[in-house]
Amino acid sequence: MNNQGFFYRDTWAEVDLDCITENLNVFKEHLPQGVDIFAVVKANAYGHGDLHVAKTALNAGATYLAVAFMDEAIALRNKGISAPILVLGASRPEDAKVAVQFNLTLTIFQKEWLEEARKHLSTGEKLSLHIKVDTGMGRLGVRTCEELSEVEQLIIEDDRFYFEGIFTHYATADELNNQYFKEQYTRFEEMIHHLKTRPKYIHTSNSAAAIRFPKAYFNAVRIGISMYGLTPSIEMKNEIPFPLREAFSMQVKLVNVKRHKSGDKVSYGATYGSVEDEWIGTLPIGYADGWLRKLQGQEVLVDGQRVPIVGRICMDQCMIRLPYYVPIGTQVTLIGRQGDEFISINEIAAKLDTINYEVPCVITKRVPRVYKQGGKVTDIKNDLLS
Ligand code: PMH
Repeated sequence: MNNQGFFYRDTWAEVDLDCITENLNVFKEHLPQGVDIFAVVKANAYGHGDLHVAKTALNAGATYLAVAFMDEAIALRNKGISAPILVLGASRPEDAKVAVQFNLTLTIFQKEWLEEARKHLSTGEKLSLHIKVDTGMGRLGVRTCEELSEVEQLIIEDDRFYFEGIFTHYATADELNNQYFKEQYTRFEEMIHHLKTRPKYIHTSNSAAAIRFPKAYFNAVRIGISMYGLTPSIEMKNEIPFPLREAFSMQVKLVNVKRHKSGDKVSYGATYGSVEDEWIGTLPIGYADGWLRKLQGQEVLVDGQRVPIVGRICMDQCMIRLPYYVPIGTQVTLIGRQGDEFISINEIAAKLDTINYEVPCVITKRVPRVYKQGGKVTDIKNDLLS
């Protein structure tokens, strides 16, 4: 399969689905039997592509998918995914019926929500629910045992609700200091102790907790960032007991190469001037693709060598300084490997003063995703043309 006909600008993100499979396989070996994996595929699978990642994760043994809101879950259903999907964020009670129609599991944490949702459900319909407990993240969740009991009671007394799960989310599982994690874990244990019934799923761990804290497994873990081959935090870099492989890389091809004379300027603001005669290449990617202006000065790979982005990054293009003449059409790697050189998502995140999660998430829909399996391109998704 080649790119022709799928996109008309040589800028693409490559997603190696074998990495997703391998990352989940090493995770499965790390987890004891009986602990289910919920694959977190919200935000278009952290920018990697929800459908392809969902299918790959399910094939690799994940039993549940998790997204942030109903639209993301419905999008997966519309693309043919029938596996269970948990909506982690808040949904409207008025949409309870739609959730049933699409067989979605919703997160709830307010008794008023249940009272309202009841009005929108008919007899015979069954809405699967997970209760969210706020043990210290301060985002969503019941905060007291009384609230939890009220919510549980409303669920179990109504046939239209199915109490399938309960969960919480840790704020600091990726930090080496475990104090706050321990407080949240203890609070969760206390809270679930008050339940009248035991739901099928009890889950608290994101990637960081699932790597570091076996006692927090309960019977399912929610794996996001590490499935994509990224470390949950820089602090945790040396704490990961198995190899992870980055699935996401970014590629472009040179669209222009020209000789600049000493003093010739590059890009808006004319902030870069050649100090000697040099070769300048133009790349067809810019901040509207998520290749943000702050990446000025970042290195990219050409011919297996690191070369810098010079001048300001424009909306659709940016320029690099080449070590010698390189022909138009040469592939340039912005994230990923060329020979012995590797530009990691962590390197880009450091340049952007942010976390690795954000990097693939902000690569916009203008950038087609090219999927690889077994070293071959198996599918190409260009949202602009589909
Ligand atoms: N569970 C919940 C409720 C989440 O919000 C997330 C990630 C995960 C699991 C997966 O975490 P992991 O990717 O660290 O494995 N949520 C977010 C977030 O809201 N901002 O950054 C990551």
